[in-house]
Amino acid sequence: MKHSMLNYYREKQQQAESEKVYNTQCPFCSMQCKKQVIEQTFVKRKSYKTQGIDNPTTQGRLCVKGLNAYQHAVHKDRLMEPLIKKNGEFVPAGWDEALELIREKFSAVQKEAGKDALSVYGSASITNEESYLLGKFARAGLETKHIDYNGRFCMASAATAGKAVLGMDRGLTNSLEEIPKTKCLLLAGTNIAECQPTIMPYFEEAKKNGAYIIVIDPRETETAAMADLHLKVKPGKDAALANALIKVLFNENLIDETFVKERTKGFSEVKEHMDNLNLEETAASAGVPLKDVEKAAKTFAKSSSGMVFTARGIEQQTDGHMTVRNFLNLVLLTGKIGREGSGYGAITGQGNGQGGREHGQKCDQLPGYRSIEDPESRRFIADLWGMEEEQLPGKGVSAYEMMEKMQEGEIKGMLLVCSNPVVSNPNAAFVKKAIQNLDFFVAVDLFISETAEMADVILPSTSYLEDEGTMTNVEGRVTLREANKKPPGQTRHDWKIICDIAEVMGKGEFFRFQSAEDIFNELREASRGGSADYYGITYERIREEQGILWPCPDISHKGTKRLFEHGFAFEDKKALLTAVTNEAASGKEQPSVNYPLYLTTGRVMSHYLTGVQTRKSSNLAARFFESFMEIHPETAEKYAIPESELVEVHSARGSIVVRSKWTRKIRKDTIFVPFHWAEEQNVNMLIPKDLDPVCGMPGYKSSAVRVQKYEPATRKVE
Ligand SMILES: Nc1nc2c(c(=O)[nH]1)N[C@H]1C(S)=C(S)[C@@H](COP(=O)(O)OP(=O)(O)OC[C@H]3O[C@@H](n4cnc5c(=O)[nH]c(N)nc54)[C@H](O)[C@@H]3O)O[C@H]1N2
Ligand SMILES: Nc1nc2c(c(=O)[nH]1)N[C@H]1C(S)=C(S)[C@@H](COP(=O)(O)OP(=O)(O)OC[C@H]3O[C@@H](n4cnc5c(=O)[nH]c(N)nc54)[C@H](O)[C@@H]3O)O[C@H]1N2
Ligand code: SF4
Ligand SMILES: [Mo]
Repeated sequence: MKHSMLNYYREKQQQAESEKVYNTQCPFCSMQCKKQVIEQTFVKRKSYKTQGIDNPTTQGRLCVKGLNAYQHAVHKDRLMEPLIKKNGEFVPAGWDEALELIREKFSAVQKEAGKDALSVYGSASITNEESYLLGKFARAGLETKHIDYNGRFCMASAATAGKAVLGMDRGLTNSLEEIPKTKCLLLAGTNIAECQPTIMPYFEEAKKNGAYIIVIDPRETETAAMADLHLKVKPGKDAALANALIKVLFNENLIDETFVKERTKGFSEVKEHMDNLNLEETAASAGVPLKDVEKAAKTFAKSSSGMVFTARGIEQQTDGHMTVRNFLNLVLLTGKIGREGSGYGAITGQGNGQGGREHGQKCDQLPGYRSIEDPESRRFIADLWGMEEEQLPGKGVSAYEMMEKMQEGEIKGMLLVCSNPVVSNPNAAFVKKAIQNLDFFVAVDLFISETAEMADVILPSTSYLEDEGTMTNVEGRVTLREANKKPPGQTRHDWKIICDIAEVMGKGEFFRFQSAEDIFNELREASRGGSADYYGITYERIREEQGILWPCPDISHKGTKRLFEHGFAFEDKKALLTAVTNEAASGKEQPSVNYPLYLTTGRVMSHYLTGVQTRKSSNLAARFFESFMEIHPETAEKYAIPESELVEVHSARGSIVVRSKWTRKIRKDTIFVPFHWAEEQNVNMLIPKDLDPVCGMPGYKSSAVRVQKYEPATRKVE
């Protein structure tokens, strides 16, 4: 550095009036990288820098999003006070006025249409304490059965499959430190290189140690770039692909018979199904060359250890539940689970993707992963909350089905916390109308998102720099996000807002909490004895031990790094094998004359979900400032799609306008559009409403579309 520059920086440093250090965790993905944001003030101007903090999961690494996440948190558009819509305009209001209006309107809705006319929509980006409290608020505060959350669109198929096959659902059955020790890694529909970038060194280390890596994805992603073998599957055909892999195991005598006999049930059903399965046809229907299928199956089965990882590519399908089960069949039939270097992982997505699905935000669930339909669980929770079991509402419906009930007028009010459903739900145009149909809608957010824009009241929440609480990361490790920045303006923590609404609704007695830790201590009790048992975890222990992997049933318990070493979470300790048909994919929308291409959707490294936060970060937005469509050059030529121009993508639901991006890395029958943009670029305008019958997951990853040049003059907006 030149001398004059050095002097300049030294002078600047001396001018620093103050420096504040905020310890926290990145607000974005499930890695929950620990970091420090350092705020320096020079003559009234603040500047920020970010650095990683060492921890067992990410060792101090950060990706580009984590490095820039302070930008949205200190953005000028952050909401600083409650807003009430008056004559179509948002007007600042005090908390008392906003809360009083909520009391009046929520009470009126319930008086007129019954308790279940109010709904709560939560998120897996909030802390465990807040997820727990939101579930309690719906059941004990509003006494409504209608609560669900954005994780429905994220983890629901892996969660229900894990529960059905293994008896419990913790994303990873082994801790990350085992990955470098495994000999074969099969990654199905996961793009870790862009979506959990700081996990990559575990996989790179495995590769260095000689592991063989197989990636299943219709695109050659950055993740596929590290693979030894890439199976470029047809969108939505993963159940068939898994069948083809399993058929090879049978043909080649590669079934681990001892494991199957001792540790599983249901084998004869799978065997019979395989006897009747045609390998060539099945591989062809999945769009993968037979020799690659054989190579993958043989290598995985013959390796002394192996792990299968799945993510949204195979899970966000209307047969996602059965598809995940078929990949679990593969794990079980080869005996690759419950020992060092062998196991399964559904890579969680949001910061609290794991914890957010355990403590009662789901329509059918009570804390500790208890079922709301199980009489004993109901009694346990009702006792703890100090209410009668009969007062506890029953099971509600999944997130998108709540939207349908809003459209039908059965649900008339909603409290939305930390989600942007008009951009993230399928069939987005319908969802917008459904929300417009509400009598009264309250959104809690950091910003006026596309959904909050439609609210009657917006309550300003604190961000990850200000709000302390626990987050359960990708490993199932319960971490403590410290947060010591003073809440700006009139913002309040999500948990405090929930307590405040409960208070005005006359239910304050259930919600007398002074801190996040207070809530956590009740959550510990509520999860005690449940499948996701947090009882032995305390703030003090998390601080000392740098996080604890659940289940942790008592204070002297170390936590559980590896699951299922001796048995699965059923009474008979046996995992469940099930026959999955290739047509698990039937009923799914397929390309047709009018809509000849598959559409699949997903993410880019520098943006996060609906983009409300990352689009506000100049450093991140600059990397991708608009949406795009990946298309193979040969397909582009066939449909007269020029490179890097605006194009229309049409489905039976509607159309969007995005920029074309030619790439040979995608299948010729498929286009890819990310979902980080709204309005004209909201790809969810194209996605059908069909849901997986078991778990309520939409088919974000395969639908049918047509593409054409953008013709502003003639474009018809459906
Ligand atoms: N940068 C970034 N990181 C994120 C997020 C983000 O928005 N941005 N979101 C977080 C969240 S909430 C989640 S859930 C995770 C998601 O993490 P991932 O599931 O890894 O992300 P996606 O990009 O949605 O999908 C993964 C891959 O599936 C592939 N795919 C599409 N269709 C199919 C198919 O039919 N079969 C197969 N086998 N593969 C298919 C896509 O091409 C894509 O490469 O990421 C988390 N991390
Ligand atoms: N086409 C397509 N659609 C998808 C997917 C896909 O792969 N393809 N993926 C799905 C998946 S996996 C997911 S997880 C969903 C996610 O979809 P959404 O739930 O809509 O996710 P976000 O964009 O994160 O919305 C979060 C909102 O909460 C606000 N917020 C951030 N932090 C806080 C906080 O601490 N408190 C409060 N109160 N608000 C906060 C943000 O400003 C933002 O407005 O999208 C799903 N939709
Ligand atoms: S986005 Fe994920 S990987 Fe990147 S810094 Fe944040 S938590 Fe870590
Ligand atoms: Mo997600």
